[in-house]
Amino acid sequence: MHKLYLGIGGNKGNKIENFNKVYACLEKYIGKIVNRSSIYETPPWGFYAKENFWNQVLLLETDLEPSAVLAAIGKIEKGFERKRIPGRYTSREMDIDMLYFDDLILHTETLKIPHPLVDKRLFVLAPLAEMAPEFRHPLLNKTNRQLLAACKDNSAIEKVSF
Ligand code: PH2
Ligand code: MG
Ligand code: MG
Repeated sequence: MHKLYLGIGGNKGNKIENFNKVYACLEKYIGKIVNRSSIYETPPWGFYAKENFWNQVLLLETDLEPSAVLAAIGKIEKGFERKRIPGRYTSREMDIDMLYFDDLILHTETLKIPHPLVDKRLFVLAPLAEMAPEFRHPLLNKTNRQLLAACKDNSAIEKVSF
């Protein structure tokens, strides 16, 4: 059984519905969600958009290998009418990114684990450090707590309260 950390986020459509839908899809196609961070409202990082994102980190247990997880993620994202424009960030209903997969380090054309921007983005690090402060980034050899303390992203993010 592998431990898989996913970052999920979206800034279009009905966010509550989209988040509930993605939980169900992830459990159907990838594995059991065993932990989830708070949901954070976050300004668009790296591009301009009117609508803020919701972002969250999930921990799943899965029997799938990384390439199969990637294929499942592609299938799930397609179910959200997501339109990709190559080479730049755009608003989207749902994006699912693999952050960590056990202690694996993988660098292929199509898949990089850990996610290459884990330590750069507050919308990932804040929920990650909330959920797994002592988990160690296998390449940078720093815990999520240490990465958060050193992160230079000063975006104004806020926990969503229901
Ligand atoms: N995802 C991006 C680019 N920018 N900004 C926020 N706040 N949240 C995201 O999930 C996000 C982003 C590319 O995947
Ligand atoms: Mg992303
Ligand atoms: Mg993505």
